[in-house]
Amino acid sequence: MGFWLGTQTEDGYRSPWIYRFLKPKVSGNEINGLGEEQWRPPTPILWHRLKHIRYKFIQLLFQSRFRPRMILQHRDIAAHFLRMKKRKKALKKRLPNSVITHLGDNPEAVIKDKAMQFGADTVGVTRLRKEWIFEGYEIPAWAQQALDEDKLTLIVMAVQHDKECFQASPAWAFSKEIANQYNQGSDISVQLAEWILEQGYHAYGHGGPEAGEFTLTPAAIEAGIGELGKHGSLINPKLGGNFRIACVYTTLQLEQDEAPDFGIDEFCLKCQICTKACPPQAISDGKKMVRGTEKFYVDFDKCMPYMTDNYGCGICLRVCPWSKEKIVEKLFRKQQKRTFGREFDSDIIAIDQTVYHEGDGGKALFFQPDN
Ligand code: B12
Ligand code: SF4
Ligand code: SF4
Repeated sequence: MGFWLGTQTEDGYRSPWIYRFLKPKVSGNEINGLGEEQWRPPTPILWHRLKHIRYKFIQLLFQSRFRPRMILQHRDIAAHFLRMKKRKKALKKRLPNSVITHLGDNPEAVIKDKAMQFGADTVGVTRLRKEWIFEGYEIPAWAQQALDEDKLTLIVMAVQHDKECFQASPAWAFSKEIANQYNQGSDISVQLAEWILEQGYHAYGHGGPEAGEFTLTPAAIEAGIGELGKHGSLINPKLGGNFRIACVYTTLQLEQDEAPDFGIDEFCLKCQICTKACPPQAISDGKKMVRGTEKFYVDFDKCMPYMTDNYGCGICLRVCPWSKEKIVEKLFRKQQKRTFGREFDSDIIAIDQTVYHEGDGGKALFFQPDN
């Protein structure tokens, strides 16, 4: 103990010697711009090609533990991952069909239905913004042109982890499920991009585990997928925090969704469940200034050693009340009462049936009680 694995202390988690030895001098929080008042683009920190990051030896340390176990115990997931890598590479080179198919009066609904058919659990639409792109990254020329004209549509999709595995975190069962859902997210995004290419529009699909060209969290917020919780991940009205994100960017023009507001900000400021449950005490209680934006922030230098020693982690997501199925509906009702002065029974039904399953163009009725 202490050399290869860290130790839990009263005031957090002491990283092991190997982590401290391999870590660069610069702190992860500094790379992320904690305390910086001025806006600047996000700097790649982890899950990128090694040439892009300073935490390369930490990434290698994590992978040197994770990958052999994955290959030995879950050959199918490892093989799926390699297949997805190949398909994403091929997708980057594909050109759209020369004949354009018009998708009718409500192309948003068509696309959302398609994404759900391919296996997404929820879908939203926004436009990709320059400020989300990681420093040093370039997107394909067709996408850059659309981005310059503010016409690069971004379809964001969420895929849920198996509930039992999710409840086991931090355990190998959940780590394995994360890899599984990264594969699912990639699969869905590649299928959707391929389908859009066949309709005559440029498209590219991305799912993890690689970070990709831009930070997904603000994009998913704008696409209406969820609100940022104090635990640094998104909370969705139906899935809580139990999901991963994948996306497709395309020249197909779609109406944008709106960033949701179901009171998470206010709720999190009063709740401390994840703050107290996080073993390395990485979740700060209030908001922090990060590259010119005040937001909930997770301390990279505390979270990462714990994650490395445990093949990943997700305690913060698991303990969050919004991730607990039985109480989530109650929480919504409470929030509705607080925000709108009354409850809306029909809107709860809308969450389950219309917004997420019937592909009505993604209008979140829950957030529009006057409809
Ligand atoms: C690198 C990375 C990590 C790193 C570093 C994160 C960090 N904050 O330093 C580590 C390994 C520590 C990590 C941990 C986790 N991660 Co992570 N991570 C990523 C990854 C690949 C890139 C994000 C990044 O570079 N962050 C570093 C910089 C940009 O951080 P930042 O400026 O503080 O911004 C963060 C947030 O504040 C927010 N954000 C950024 N800009 C803005 C702007 C506004 C206005 C707002 C409100 C928020 C916001 O997004 C960033 C998320 O890290 C993304 C996928 C992607 N492409 O985005 C997944 C991702 C964010 N991670 C995810 C998850 C689930 C986790 C974990 C729970 C582990 C797990 N079980 O999978 C923990 C939670 C701890 C945490 N939230 O940090 C999911 C979140 C899904 C969700 N429900 O929201 C993502 C989207 C992966 C995915 N494809 O699903 N992660
Ligand atoms: S993933 Fe684990 S270590 Fe990181 S913030 Fe969440 S609970 Fe803490
Ligand atoms: S556990 Fe509480 S504070 Fe943490 S994200 Fe969930 S609601 Fe917010």
